Amino acid sequence: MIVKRLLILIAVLGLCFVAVPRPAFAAPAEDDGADCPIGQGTVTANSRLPDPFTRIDGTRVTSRSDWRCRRAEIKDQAERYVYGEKPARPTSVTGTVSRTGITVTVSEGGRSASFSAGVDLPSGTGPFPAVVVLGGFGADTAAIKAAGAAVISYDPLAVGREGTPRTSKQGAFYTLYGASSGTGILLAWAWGVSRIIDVLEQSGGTVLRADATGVTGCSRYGKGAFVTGAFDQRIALTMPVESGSGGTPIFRGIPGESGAQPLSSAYGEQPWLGDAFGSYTGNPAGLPIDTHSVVGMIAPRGLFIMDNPHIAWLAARSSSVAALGGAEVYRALGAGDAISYWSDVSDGTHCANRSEWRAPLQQSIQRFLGGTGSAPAVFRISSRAAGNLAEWRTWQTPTLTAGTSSPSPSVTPSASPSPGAGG
Ligand code: MCU
Repeated sequence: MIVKRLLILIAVLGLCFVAVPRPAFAAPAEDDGADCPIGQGTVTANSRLPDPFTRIDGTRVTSRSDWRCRRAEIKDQAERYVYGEKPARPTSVTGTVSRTGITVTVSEGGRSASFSAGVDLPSGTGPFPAVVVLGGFGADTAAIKAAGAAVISYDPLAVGREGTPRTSKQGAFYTLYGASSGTGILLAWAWGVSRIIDVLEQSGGTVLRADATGVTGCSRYGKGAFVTGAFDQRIALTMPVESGSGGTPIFRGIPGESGAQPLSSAYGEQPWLGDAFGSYTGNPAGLPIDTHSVVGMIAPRGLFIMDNPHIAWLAARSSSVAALGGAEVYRALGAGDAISYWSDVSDGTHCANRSEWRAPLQQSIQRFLGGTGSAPAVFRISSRAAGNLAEWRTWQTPTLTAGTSSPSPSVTPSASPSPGAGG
């Protein structure tokens, strides 16, 4: 009798696990590799894409579990050379979550700032997964809601303004970290989304789940969505749309892609990228990383990159190379199906609402935020803007062992190398 009851209990518990699927693609921490040592080395100019699998000290990763700390090195270099520093969660983050909106108040070192976001729930009973939409355009919010996720409407400009000189940046981020912070506004926007997720976590998840967050945005907000997903491992699904120069396209490809927004323009038009990137607008070969490695920072979490090949300015060809290169990281981690790419679209309008993307977008939401169905796992690269990864790499993708880490690299812990160092 007791055995029978026990069996029933086990069966019921088992069913619970089946019935309430958890997204397997998000980490519980914003920066899962915060404890990782960062290697020492010098940067050698490289006109091709640096090998994402080679550590700064020159050793190569051999197991999937090695990726965690290799990713931390890439993150460190991405901050130092490209985007600027993303500070850890400030001392105090408080706020509220309701069925219509989210408020966030952040304070650190005696400074404090607030911002808010709108919430639009789908039909049904919650708690719901949510997609943070950066900016007010270019995201198919009806499709997001129909796939069962809430839309969080986030105005990035409240956290990092546009139209300011680099020496007097404005918005909630800079209120806390100073108007002359070298961090570009893309990473300030990303920091704001991370603080929204902090508030979701504190809310107890009654309206919105904190462990099922996606992010999207188009154009400059596609740049922001890409960076946001790369720098917060709690984000289960990243969906940048037509992000252009400063977003997904490989920096090294842009000078040779006819009509693409030059790096100097992406650096100068707005303080999107970090101040340090100013030294590389004419010399992307000097960067120790490129955006294929930033794609790798998102792996193995869900990623769906959408591009428009009809407008040369948007550098879709270089973006396809980033996707193909980053997909090698996904493949090595055994998560090849978690990345999708689609630039084969008919309407040339920038940030148009496109029927082609509806199904893969919804599938991505259902898989990575809802835990049901399967990922679109599609690469539909338009022949108008098809990059060739083979032209951009000399390295091959390792077969990583599934288990334990290889001997840890010889490293000098933290404090990290001075600018100019790196692998
Ligand atoms: C693709 O994103 C930008 C682009 O980098 C800018 O040069 C252009 O002015 O605006 C695009 C955008 O955000 O359009 C809405």
